[in-house]
Parts: sequence; structure tokens; C-alpha cells
Amino acid sequence: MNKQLDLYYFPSCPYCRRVLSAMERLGINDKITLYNIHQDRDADQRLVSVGGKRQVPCLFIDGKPLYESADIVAYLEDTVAHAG
Ligand SMILES: N[C@@H](CCC(=O)N[C@@H](CS)C(=O)NCC(=O)O)C(=O)O
Repeated sequence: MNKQLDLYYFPSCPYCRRVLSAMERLGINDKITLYNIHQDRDADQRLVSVGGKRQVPCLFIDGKPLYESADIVAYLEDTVAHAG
């Protein structure tokens, strides 16, 4: 997997926790950079300006936003975890 993967999240969000647990389960924590939008104002603004809305979790795949925790988990399972 040579794509840049950035997860925008905040810790108390249950949908974010679903994605974080999947990352843990799949053993891919080291492949994804985390941005806590409650601690990082620039990241928060990037999420809105590039992603289009302030909703987390959002996974940026080479700069393109993927919203919805179920879709993110499916992407991680199908694409990232099998990439070696
Ligand atoms: N269906 C979404 C729900 C995500 C969601 O509601 N996240 C909340 C935080 S827990 C949020 O960002 N709310 C702001 C908004 O939707 O504008 C998912 O499964 O990812």
C-alpha cells in the first residue's frame, strides 16, 4: 500500500472508535496518520475545506476524502490489510 492514508477523527466519537478498532484488529495502525480535529485546528479546517463537511471519521486516501465509518472499515479490510 503506497497510498497516503490520513484519518481525521476525535477520540470520543463512537464512529471513529469503530474505525480505530478495525485498524487495531487488522494490525495497520502504522499505515495511517491520525489527525485529532479537536486538538489540531489546521486539520479541522482542512477537513471542512477539502472534505466538504465537518464529519468524522473521514479517511483521506491520497488527499481524497472517504466518509462513513462502515465504508472506511470496508476499505481498510479490502484494500489496506491485504496490501502487505
Ligand atoms: N454515519 C456516519 C456518522 C458519523 C457521525 O455522526 N459523526 C459525528 C461525530 S460522532 C459527526 O461528525 N457529526 C458532525 C456532523 O455529522 O456534521 C458514520 O458512520 O461515519
